[in-house]
Amino acid sequence: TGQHSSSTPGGVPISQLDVVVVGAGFSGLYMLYRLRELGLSTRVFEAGEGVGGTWYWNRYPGARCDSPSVHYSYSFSPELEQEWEWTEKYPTQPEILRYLNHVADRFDLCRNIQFNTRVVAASYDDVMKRWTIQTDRGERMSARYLITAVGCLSTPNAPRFNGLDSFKGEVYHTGRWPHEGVDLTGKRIGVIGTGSTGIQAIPRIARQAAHVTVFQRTPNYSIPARNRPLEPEEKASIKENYRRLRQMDRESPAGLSISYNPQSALAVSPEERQRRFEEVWQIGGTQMLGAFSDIVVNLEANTYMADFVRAKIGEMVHNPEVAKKLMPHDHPIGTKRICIDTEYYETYNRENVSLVDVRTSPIQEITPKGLRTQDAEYELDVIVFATGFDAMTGSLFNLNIRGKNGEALKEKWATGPRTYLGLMSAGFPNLFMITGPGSPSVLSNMTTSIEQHVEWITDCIRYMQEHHFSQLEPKMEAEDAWVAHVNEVANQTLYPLANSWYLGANIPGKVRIFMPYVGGVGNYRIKCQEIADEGYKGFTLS
Ligand code: N01
Repeated sequence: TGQHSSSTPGGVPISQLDVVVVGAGFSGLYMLYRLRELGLSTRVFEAGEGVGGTWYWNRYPGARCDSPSVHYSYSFSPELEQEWEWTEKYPTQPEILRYLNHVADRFDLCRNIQFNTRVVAASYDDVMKRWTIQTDRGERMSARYLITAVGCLSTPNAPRFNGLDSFKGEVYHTGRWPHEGVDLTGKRIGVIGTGSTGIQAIPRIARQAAHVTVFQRTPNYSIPARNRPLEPEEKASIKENYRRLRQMDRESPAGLSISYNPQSALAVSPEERQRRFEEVWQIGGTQMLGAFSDIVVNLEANTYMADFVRAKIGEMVHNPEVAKKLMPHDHPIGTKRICIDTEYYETYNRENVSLVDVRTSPIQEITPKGLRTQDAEYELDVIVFATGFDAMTGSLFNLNIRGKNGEALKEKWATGPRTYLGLMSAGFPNLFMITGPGSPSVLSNMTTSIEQHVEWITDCIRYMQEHHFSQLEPKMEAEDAWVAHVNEVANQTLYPLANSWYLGANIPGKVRIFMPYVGGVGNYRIKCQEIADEGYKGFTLS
């Protein structure tokens, strides 16, 4: 099927495509690769000037992935695996961006990507069974399928503090960091936010700045990354074992084949528990939560680990008052995304770093000279917003998607996202969402989950072509059952106890509902496959 143009009744030319994909990050690039294999005419729209998505935008100092490089990469091409050299255990943002550019070049992907273009609206025509997609350049496309590859954390959340516009210095959001970098040398920097981003950025900013004031509302648990260069023998062994490694990733609970201890933290002696915690602490990284089987499901087990980490914070931070402020106390460990750091807590031992608790003394306004809390004014040259994202639904809503009968996705999801398998939503035929809400996505190694979604969607479209179907839509009862299941498994864990972005709790006014699927990547993959094997059970094909 080729690409051609037709006209609307008003005479405006419309490009006719098989598929429109939104976003050219990890998901969009691989989706395009597979769609081209199917011989479908595809255009990818990307708001950035280049490929990379998350790794294109998040250029803040210290930006690095929390999943190991050899897992956080594509598995679909053994040649690509063999030729690419990862240099460190945890890859930096520049290294991942180089990798994605390499992938785009190697597979000649850019010829189907239109950069510097945002999709601003998409609506489904029930009669034609096609999507009409509009961009911010005034273009209109018609496509059989619309696939969102917009990521889960891509719409920045920047709180509108009073007086923000009056500030005479510079303001940056970490998720929109200038490409040319920012010279922080000798400046007084204020950082708002202590999530994964703030925790990565603060130690790096502190090394350059005259002074850093960290405005912390909620302390977070952070585990040392223990990043290091990959040794030549290690790289060789990984390259030899990639197939097995990837298979283990696919079958694992979190898309990452790390060791999980099947034992309960309550089944061992206090000494043994401590020994095990110490062991995983020394290994570092997200693996900490796999120390025992019940850390995120049993509050007692969880509290043992939380106490262990609080004690570590007490050891690392010299000033006991500062240490106490840094100790998380309002949520179980792991129920907000666990943070991974390099010298985060130690940074508070520096003379040029101070910590302000904006829970007890809230931010009142930004002033021309800096930031005023209830108790004091802080003079600043630069304010860094490390304040996160309107996660999971923000970027989807920004596309202004309207399905059958003009129903807006945003309205349909007013009480929380509703999907079948996190892939599709009733009333929105032929719309696929890669790592959509209701799929494991952010609770997993993203690349494992992305590949699984892309491959499922590819198989589904191939099936439709082979069987001459033009429309696919989930049945309402299948969607209801999936939404209930997503909630049910979340409620068996401690996750709902935290005010996390998983629940939308970071955005004032956003509905509180647990959005990702916590049932595990391996199990989820089997469910998706079974549904496909049963002729797309729960979907209506026509
Ligand atoms: O965002 P966050 P993030 N006043 O939402 C604070 C992924 N990621 O960009 O907790 C004052 O976690 C907010 O305070 P509180 C990863 O999945 C991955 O850090 O709401 N403070 C919090 O401290 C991660 O979870 C990697 O009380 C305000 C912070 O800002 C996700 O992205 C690296 C405020 C926001 O934390 C998001 O992480 C980085 C206000 N009005 C990110 N509003 C890697 O893999 C918000 N805050 C390495």
